[in-house]
Amino acid sequence: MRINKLKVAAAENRPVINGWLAIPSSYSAEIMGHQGYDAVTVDLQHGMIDFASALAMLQALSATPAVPLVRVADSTPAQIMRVLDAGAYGVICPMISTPEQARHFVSACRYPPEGIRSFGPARGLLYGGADYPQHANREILTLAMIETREGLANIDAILDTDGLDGVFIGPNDLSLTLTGAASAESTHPEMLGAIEHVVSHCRQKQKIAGIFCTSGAAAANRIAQGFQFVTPANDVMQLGRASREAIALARGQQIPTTGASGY
Ligand code: 3PY
Ligand code: MG
Repeated sequence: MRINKLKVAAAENRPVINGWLAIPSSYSAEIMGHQGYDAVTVDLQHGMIDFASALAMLQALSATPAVPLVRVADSTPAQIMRVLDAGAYGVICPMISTPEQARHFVSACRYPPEGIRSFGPARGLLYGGADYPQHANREILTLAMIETREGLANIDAILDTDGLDGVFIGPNDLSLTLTGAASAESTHPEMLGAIEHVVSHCRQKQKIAGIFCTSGAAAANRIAQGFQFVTPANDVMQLGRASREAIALARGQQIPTTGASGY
């Protein structure tokens, strides 16, 4: 089976730079996959992407060096199994707040006897290779999103979940619940403490610490802080920003920091 380069990077303590797709387009996916990201995630939670688009996007990513990942909308096993059958080499699951939820999530990603994944590997075989069924449990990456107060409180027990590779902080949701305002780069003391708490527990337990960021510079700061898996903004943010910059430069104006997309 094709090895999962993200697991190798994690074992060697090399940071993973992960692109993020919210626009339903196989062409966008193909472009992003060729830009040098280690991984690219197709977002089925907040992106505008349905399963048919996700399938085409995973096919497009397969032709690039980036490892194809999916953020599912929730931990429904049928949905998790379907994106794995569609060729996702890892799943990011939102709103994991308890160790039971983490176990339920990981179990949906693993064939028996380790889990409850139903057999029908489909594109897993095409992307991963003929021996995918024998090795998928080892190669498929699982990241649980920490983005609730309860998830934060249960971080130790969540990280102890067998087969869970690590966690991925959703800073918008986490800051919304902790401070009352959604902000991916919040400097509220409670958020700073929460993020440090997650990173230090991941370090102790040798699990991947991941986080969504709003820019490359913010992602570099997170890597310096100890994160190994960073997303330097999504396609919508990058498209909006690049457009504003080009327009402002053409007009000889100052580049605005936010625009119509809210980013
Ligand atoms: C969050 O910041 O809450 C996220 O889910 C990032 O995608
Ligand atoms: Mg979130």
